[in-house]
Amino acid sequence: MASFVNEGYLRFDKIIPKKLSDKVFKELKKNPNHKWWLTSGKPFSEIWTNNVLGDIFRLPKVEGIIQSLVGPNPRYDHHFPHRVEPGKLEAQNWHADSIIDTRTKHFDIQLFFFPQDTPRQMGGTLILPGSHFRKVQESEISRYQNIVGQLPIVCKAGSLFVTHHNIWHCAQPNRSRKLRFMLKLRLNPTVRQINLWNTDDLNDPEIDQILMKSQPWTGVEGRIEQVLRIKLWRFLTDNQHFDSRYWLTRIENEPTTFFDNQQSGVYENKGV
Ligand SMILES: O=C(O)CCC(=O)C(=O)O
Ligand SMILES: [Fe+2]
Repeated sequence: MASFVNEGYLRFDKIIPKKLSDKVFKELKKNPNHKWWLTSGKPFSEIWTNNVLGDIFRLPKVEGIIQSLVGPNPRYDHHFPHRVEPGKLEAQNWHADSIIDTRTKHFDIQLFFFPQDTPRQMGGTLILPGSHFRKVQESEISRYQNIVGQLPIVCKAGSLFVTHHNIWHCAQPNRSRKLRFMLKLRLNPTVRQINLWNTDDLNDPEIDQILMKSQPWTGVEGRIEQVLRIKLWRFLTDNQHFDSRYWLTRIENEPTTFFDNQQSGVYENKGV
């Protein structure tokens, strides 16, 4: 979870069995029209009850991932089978999905499922780890080209990437001769996202290292990310005292009264 807070994504290679992935690929090819907006907002448990697409997200391992991030009974937001035709040499612009979003704590997840082997030649999706705290409204980042630290998703069939809804991403060109699919599903939480995962190791000192690891694209301004990660960690663990390297405690020291100042010794009363 600390890694998700820092990087904005988790990677699960080959988590879906090959047979099921093949079925999904066929289903996506057969039914290209997905009218997702007809069911937006419904409980996810009511979606794809009799469809192979539902089978992948109801595998116990995948349900566990979903529950750890957005809790039980998430709401279905939307999904889309993203296809890139063979020989499509144009990349998609950098963007974040469906973001007119002023939330600061709760987040949705997006599951990027790759039903077939996706080598670099076929594009994959390009993501920017750690970008989720830089909220962008849809495509205002579209003029960027390559960003230090960007990660092209190259994976085997059956792999799943689960991201924070605001991760920056874009489809890559498909230089292969094969049609390429990526199925994306977005889910909204219906509970407060607090301690939803296995928290047995919450006091492990490694958590601090994971949270504070810097991303190569930020420069010194990455301190903004460090502060925002601490804030998100406080929220997720319901611990308002968590801090790392004094970042938040420093700015929380706001004595408000004369008495407080005297007590803390910060200010001496000279009788003025
Ligand atoms: O096809 C992809 O890899 C990404 C597509 C996408 O993110 C979108 O169209 O919103
Ligand atoms: Fe997108």
